[in-house]
Amino acid sequence: MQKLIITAAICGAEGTKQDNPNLPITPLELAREAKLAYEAGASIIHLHVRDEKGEPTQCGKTFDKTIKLIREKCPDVIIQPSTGGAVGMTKEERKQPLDLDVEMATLTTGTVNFGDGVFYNSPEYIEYFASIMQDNNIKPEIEVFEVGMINNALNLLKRGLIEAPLHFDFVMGVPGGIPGTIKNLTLLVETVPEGSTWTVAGIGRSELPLAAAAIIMGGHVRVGFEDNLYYRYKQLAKSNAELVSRVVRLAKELEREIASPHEAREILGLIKE
Ligand code: KMH
Ligand code: ZN
Repeated sequence: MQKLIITAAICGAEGTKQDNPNLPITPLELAREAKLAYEAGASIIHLHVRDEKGEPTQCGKTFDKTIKLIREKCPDVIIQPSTGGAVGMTKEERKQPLDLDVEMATLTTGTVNFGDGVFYNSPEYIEYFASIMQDNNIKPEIEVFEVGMINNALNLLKRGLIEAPLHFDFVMGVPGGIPGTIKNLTLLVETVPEGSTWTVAGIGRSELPLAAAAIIMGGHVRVGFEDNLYYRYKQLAKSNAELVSRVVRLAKELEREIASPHEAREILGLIKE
């Protein structure tokens, strides 16, 4: 099996300090949290940023500042900004981090209910983000909230808007999206084309069992405050690093080695000649 790539989704757009006071919000807090997660074993930082009020923003300047601070503290970590942002943002708002010097970014290939809201990704939106990523040489991580989104990605592949090998992130357990069960994970894994890589982001209580399943099945794992604010039932996580460290321990027990950022780049085809 490939070495295990761990992604730390350190902040997200939805959680608040009221939900968990350890949630990083400012550029400096995000950079410190990224460093701890990296030292614990994460090779990718999936990044959202917030404004001065702690609200989600896709402001290019805030991303730029945060990315620079993260690179000062852990120069080789892979930084993967979100193009999803928060529910209700326009495509122009959401694309801002794609103007920066980044290797990867997320690309959601379909619309899905998202709690009480709608995470809007029309064909026009999807094509818009995919084209910019292609022009700027940014590898998309295809965010899959429902099984049909895999087919939408294959459509983009056929039309030359994204390139194989594809890399997917199965986001499972969002209220409105595919439930976070092992049966559904198996379906998603069987549906992606051979030669693809995949990771799983289990939301809330499905984070831990899906991480364990992915380690065994040869996939990769995403954990962090974006997906889950708790370490266990009724116990808030102290840091993203605490969640990453648990995945590292599980992987060791299950005889899966952890990928360094360089090894993650090799696995994901990010190293260009
Ligand atoms: N915050 C969600 C509405 C992504 O990062 O690309 C979208 C999201 C996906 O988090
Ligand atoms: Zn995200």
